[in-house]
Order: sequence, then structure tokens, then C-alpha cells
Amino acid sequence: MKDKKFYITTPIYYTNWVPHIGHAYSSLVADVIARYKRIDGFDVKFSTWVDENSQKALLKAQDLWMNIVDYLDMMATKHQAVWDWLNISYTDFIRTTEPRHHKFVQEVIQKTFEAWFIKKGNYEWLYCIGCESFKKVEDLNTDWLCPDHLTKPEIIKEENYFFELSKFQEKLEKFYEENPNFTIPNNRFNEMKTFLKEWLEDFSISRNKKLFGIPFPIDKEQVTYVWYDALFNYLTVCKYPVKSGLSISPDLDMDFWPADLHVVGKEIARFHVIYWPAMLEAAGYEKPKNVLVTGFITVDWQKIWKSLGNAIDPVEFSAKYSRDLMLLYLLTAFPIWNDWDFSEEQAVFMYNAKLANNLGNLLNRFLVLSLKIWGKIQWKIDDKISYNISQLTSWYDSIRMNSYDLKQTLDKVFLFWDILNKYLDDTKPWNLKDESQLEELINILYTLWEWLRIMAICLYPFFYDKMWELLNRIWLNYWDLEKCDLNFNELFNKTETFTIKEKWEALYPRI
Ligand code: ME8
Repeated sequence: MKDKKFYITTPIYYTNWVPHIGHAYSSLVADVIARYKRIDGFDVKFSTWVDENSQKALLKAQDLWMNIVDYLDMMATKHQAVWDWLNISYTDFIRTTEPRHHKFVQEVIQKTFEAWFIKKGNYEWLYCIGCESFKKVEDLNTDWLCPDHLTKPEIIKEENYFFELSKFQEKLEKFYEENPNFTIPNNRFNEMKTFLKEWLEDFSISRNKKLFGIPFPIDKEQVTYVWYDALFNYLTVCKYPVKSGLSISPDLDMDFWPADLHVVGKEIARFHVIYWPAMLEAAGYEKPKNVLVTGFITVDWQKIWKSLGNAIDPVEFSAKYSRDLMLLYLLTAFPIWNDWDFSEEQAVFMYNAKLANNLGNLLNRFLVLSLKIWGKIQWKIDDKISYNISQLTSWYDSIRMNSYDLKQTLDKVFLFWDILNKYLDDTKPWNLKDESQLEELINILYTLWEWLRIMAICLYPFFYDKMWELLNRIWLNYWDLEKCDLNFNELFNKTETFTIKEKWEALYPRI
């Protein structure tokens, strides 16, 4: 068991749809970070799956004339198939209809009630089923519709239970002050701080109608509001992790709490940055360390909608091209704090430029040279370039990956290819044909291979499959970087002997 622990989550996704490219974006971001942490010697817990107690799933099941339980089973399987196809390296899966989640949510509500943070009140509000959230008149567009779903919100008038969020205004302000990087990136944190300044109202956490959901423990006539149950999924998997079958083993993974990172989209930042820390404090749990907020992907500048037929299927897209192409595009075309309009053309262009041409050409250039010399290359790194290597490694590890800046990390690693290409152009190893120049030639080649080794390690969390192949082809026995005991620094500083025996097919064929 490793002592360094890291717990990362994706949002749990609604099951009125199968995941589209936007959902895949969040899960891929979380996957890269999880793999990075594993290589760096952390014991990683990575949780994901589905948010099931929603009205919209119920309506969808009714539309299909299906029993809700059968419908949810079918959709949970479909969601899992997507994440398995994309090789998302989750360790924990949660469905919010599972008995362990019901049990835990009821426990925390009881605890929160006993701590005097839940009160009864009259609820008179507008509710958008698409958002599964209440709305104010000023949130609606000029036709009185929800601007995101273009539907008329329901008017709900009933007596139910409220979470007293207003008691947390000052506590949250203080928490943000003490944790200036709680929400990444900064623009999203600033939005949340502005929101916090304006108003914090108590919000309803139960519904009077007998809807589908978790029975509210202090009043059995009511069910729990879906968001109040959903957020606690992150804790359920620590409190009652399913390690074998469906047995409920209390507290087994509580040493992973508080979560290190929640990856969420901007539309649910408010739930994670404002409500969630308050809900945790009220129930007596520590707050998460960071929330990473991603921007939104549109297609033809429209929100992605099943009914518009503009949803890009991540399985189809990655089958047509590759997971690496999709990931490269989603993580480098735009910064995480931006929204972006999806473009297949641009994705292919970036792949060809960065992976097929840049990496591919470089590899070919010195593969041919190395084969000409001999099989084994062991020498020392050229001083002219060793500084650049150490600059890359220290920068990679301590600065970018640890602040979850995936775009900058990739951009920077790709930038180092240019340095390497320039090194080749400057040293012109192909001109070193004389016997007396052999030592110099070997030295240059060794430097190049060592550099490639480092780059492959840096890129492994992103493109683990191809980078594993690359390391394998130069006969390095890094058969499972995510399970080996070395951390990044040790891997970077390892001295290796390279064996180059045969010409390979292109690692990334041009499209
Ligand atoms: O909100 N662009 O689930 P959800 C980028 N169940 N990311 C997108 C996206 C897009 N167009 N569309 C979706 C819910 N996402 C709740 C979450 S968590 C306790 C409960 C991603 O199925 C993004 O991460 O609507 C967004 O926050 C999430 O999927 C919403 O998925």
C-alpha cells in the first residue's frame, strides 16, 4: 500500500442520455490526472458513473414505456461501456440508486438535521427539470423559458425542508480566503466569489410529491432533492466502497477523504464551489482540496442537444480516428477556462501536425541513423542539451502537472521537439561518417534517445498506449509505469541503455 493518496472524481452523469463529447472531455481530463498521479507514486482512487434519482430519467423511461429500474440498469450499462471503451482508469463506480448510497445520504441528512442546519419551510419556486434546479424569474429569458433548455419551468408550491445555506456566507468567504486555489481556473473562482457576495439563500432539499428518489429520513412523505443526494456520491464511495461484491464495508476508504480534486463543468461549478463545502461542513466532514472547472464545448455554436442531432459520440469519433487524436484535440485546442466550438477538421489537423509529423518525423530521422550504427547505444548526454532536459523535467513535474494545467504541459512538451529538431540540424549526425567521428555520433544518438525517453514519460499520462509502445521499442522494460515503484523524478533520472534493433511502423500514421 502506498502512503501517498490521491482521490479524484468526475461529475456523476445523468442517464437520460448516453455520454457525448462534452462528458468525455471531463472524464478524459480526470483520467490524465489520475494516470499522472499513479506514475508519481500515489495510490489513486478515481470515482465516476451515474446520477440516477433525477426526474428527467423518470420522464425518459416513461417516454419509452419502460419500467424505471430496467431503464436505469440499461443506461448504467451503456455509460459504463463508453468509459471502458475510452479506457478511463476509474477505480470506483457509483450508481445513486445503490443501497449503500441511500444509506449514506440518509445518515448525513439526519446528522445535518441534528446539527440544526435543516428547517421546514414553504417552497414556492420555479423548477427546471432539464437543469434539475430551481430558477428565479431573472434567470429566465424574455419568453419566460429556461435559457439553457428552452422549456417552461414548473411552478412548485409546497411545504418541504430547507438547507440553511445562509448560515455559511461568512464561513465560505473565510474558506476561500484561506484557500486561494480552491477553484481552478481563476476566472471561474472569481465568478463564484461574485455570486457569493450577492446572496446566499437557503435552498429546498426535499420534495413533497412522491417522486423517484431517496426517501427523506426525517419525513418519510418526502424524497431528497436530487442534487443534495448526488453531491454526497463522492463521500459514499469512501464511506462504503464496494471492494468486493456489494458488501457494505464502512469507512474502508475514508483515508482518501477529503477529495483532492473534483473535475466539473462550469454549469455545475456553483453546486461544487458554494453548496458542497457548506453541506460538508454542516454534516461534519472536511471540504475537498480543489475543484477544477472546465469550459463548455458547442457544436456549430449550439449547445449539444440530442434533439438537435448535434451530439458528437466519443465512441464513434475515437473509433473513426483514435483516442489520442480526440484527447490531443480536447486538451490542447483551447484552454480549460474557455468554451470551444468543436471542429473535426481542426482535430485532424492538430493530430497530423503534432503527432504524425512532429513526433513521427523526428523518430524516423534518428531511427534510421541508429540502425546504421549498431544495436546498443550507451554513452553520455551531450552537455549542450542536458540543461534543456533538466529544465523540461523540473518544469513538467513541479509546475504544470501539479497545477492541473494540461494544455500548457502538452504545449511545452511539444515545444521541446523544436529544440530537439534544431539540435539535430545543428549537429548534423548524418554527416559524421568517418571512423574517427564514431564516438561523437554515438554521443548524439544517445542524447536523442534519452531525450525521447523523457518525453515518452512526460506524455505517458496522456497517450499511455503509444508511449508504452515507444518505450518498448527502445527496449526499456517500463511495462507498467502506473504500477512501478518509481516516481517521476526517479524515472527521469534513471540511466538507461537503449537497444535499437529494427525499423518500426510509424507510431502515429498520418491521416
Ligand atoms: O450535471 N461541454 O450531469 P450531466 C463540456 N448529474 N462539458 C460538458 C458538456 C459540454 N457540452 N456537457 C456535459 C450533471 N459536460 C449532474 C452532475 S455531480 C454530483 C452531478 C460535462 O450529465 C461537464 O463536466 O448534465 C458537466 O458538468 C457534466 O458533464 C454534466 O453532466
